[in-house]
This record gives sequence, structure tokens and C-alpha cells, in this order.
Amino acid sequence: MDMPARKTPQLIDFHPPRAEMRADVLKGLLQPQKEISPKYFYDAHGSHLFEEITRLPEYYLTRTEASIMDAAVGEIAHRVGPKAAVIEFGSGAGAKIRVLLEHLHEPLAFVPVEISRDHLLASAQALADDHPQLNIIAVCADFTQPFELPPIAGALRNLVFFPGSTIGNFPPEQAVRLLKVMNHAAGEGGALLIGADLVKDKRVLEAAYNDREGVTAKFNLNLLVHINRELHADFDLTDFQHKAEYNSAAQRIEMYLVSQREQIVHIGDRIIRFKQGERILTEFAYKYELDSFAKLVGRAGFKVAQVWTDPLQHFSVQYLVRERAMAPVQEQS
Ligand code: AVI
Repeated sequence: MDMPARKTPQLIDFHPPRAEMRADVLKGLLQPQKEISPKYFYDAHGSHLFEEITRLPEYYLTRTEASIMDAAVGEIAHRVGPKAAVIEFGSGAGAKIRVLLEHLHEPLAFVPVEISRDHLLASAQALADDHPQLNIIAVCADFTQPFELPPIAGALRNLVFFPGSTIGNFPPEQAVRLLKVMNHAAGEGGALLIGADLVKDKRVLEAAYNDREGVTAKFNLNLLVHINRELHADFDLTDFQHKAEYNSAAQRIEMYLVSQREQIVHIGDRIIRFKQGERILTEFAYKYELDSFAKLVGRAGFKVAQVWTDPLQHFSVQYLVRERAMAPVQEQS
């Protein structure tokens, strides 16, 4: 008997070229406070390490969000209504979308947007195998920059899905800019389902980013491996150490790589000097109060329609409706 042909998802590739990464990384390392964008965590190994982080006992975010989603997904499906197109920003391994797709009423299309091409293709294919009726269009892109979404014929509503509190990895001005890209993607009558981590006891927060097994440290250091490979650099991993601390005034976790000695690093033909103890800022993870989050999303034309939290109020899943159209703004380089 003939097997039915395997449906392959369509791929739209806007993956940024290597030259862009080089310029971006050099620009960050030439600032007085050296920094590297957290988007470079996610090469294939970094994405794998992040998956490991999500299973750590200290990393409450993923587990808590999943439990909130499980309890709320019926109400979410009711709000979204039938024949929606779901656009997921930063889809990763694609685990979170499954619960949603299984409960939505006749979803029409799924558009995962992800910078890591291998991850994107693998997860889009796995989803296509399990949902052969769904139109899956994989978009390989840096979603922090405006990009054109493919037209989705017949969709009654666009639902943008941005779980995991990845919004917390953007300082407020950048977060608003990104939310405007999402506002544009949601379109007329569209909505945004977003996960946002909440302010809580400093000890709980710091444990989540300093796990006992040291997986977060490996994840942070893998940034240097990625740069060594892609940009012909010579960072020595034994000369840098992971550090994560909660800044209560700014309500954010700050993650650094700390130079263990005075040293010189080459990135291709460029030289970067480090003092002993000098830090490279690699990530912010902002934590929100519900009202400050409502103000933030309001600046991007969204209104909070419903919020679900866990009993300890550690995490929130929020359904935002697009109140006003907002034009996406290109980041200045
Ligand atoms: C992807 N993002 C929401 C994670 C976070 O918690 O900010 C990334 C991460 N960094 C260290 N651990 C996890």
C-alpha cells in the first residue's frame, strides 16, 4: 500500500547574514559596558541547553507557565474563536504551541518565527507530521526586526503567541518596539497571548538563574563558543565565569560573563581588551508587576483583556487585544 506523502512545511528564510552578527557583536564589545545580545545564545547547542534549563528544578518559569496554560486553555480557545492563524515569535523546540493548537477551534495556519534554522525546521516538521491539516509556514528571522509575514487566506483572526517571558529579555524601550512588531503581525482584530514573569522573592529569582547543576553557566558560556565558531574569535572559556544577580531597583536579573584575568581576545582581525573582573553583559530578564506590564503593552497599542496566574503569583499568561494599530519601527544600528 502506498504511504501518504509527508507534508513539508514551507520555509521563508530571512536569516541574518554572518556579517551582521560580526558588526553587532563588535559594536557591543566596544561599548564602555561590554555587551553581547542574548539572541546569540541560540545556536543549536545553546537551544539544546535552554531546553535543559526549562527542566531544572530551580527554573520555575516553564513549568509554571505550562500549568497556567493547561488550566486556562479552554478560556483562551473561546476568546480566540475559530479559524485563527497562530504566529509564534521565538518558537524554539515548539513544545508550548501543541497544547494551544490542540484546543483551538479549527486553527487554519501556524507560523513559527525563529532565528535558529535547525530548531525551526525540526519543530515545524514534527508539528506538520502531527497536524497534517494545518498550513505551516516556517519563518527563519530575527524577530526583533520588522519582517513581512506571509498572507494567510481565510484566517478570521491572527493570534500572536509569545510565551516563556522572553519579553523580559528586552529592556522597556526595545520591548515596546518588539510589541509594535507584534501589533502589526496581529493585524486588525488580532490578539497577543504572552507569558510574563512576575516580581517575587529575590532568592527564588537568583536560584532560577544560578542552578546547582551549572546548566545556566554552560548556556551563558556557550555564547562565546558560538562567537568563536561564527566569527573566528579566540575566547578561552576557562577565562570567563557566569554571574547572575537580581537588581531589585530595576526589577531584573542581570547576567554577565566575568573576565577572570586581564586578557586580549581576537575577533577575526580585531582585538578586544579585558581587565580582570570586567563583565560582559549577556542578558537582562525583567520581572513585572501586573500594572507595570499593562502600561508597557499599552504603549504598543495593546489592552489587557484577561490575566491568568498560578496560586503563588509567580508567573502570568495574558491575553492582550489590539486596541490601536501601531507601525513597526526598524531598530537603529
Ligand atoms: C528565554 N528567556 C525567557 C530565558 C529567561 O529566563 O530570561 C533565558 C534564560 N536565561 C537564563 N536562563 C534562562
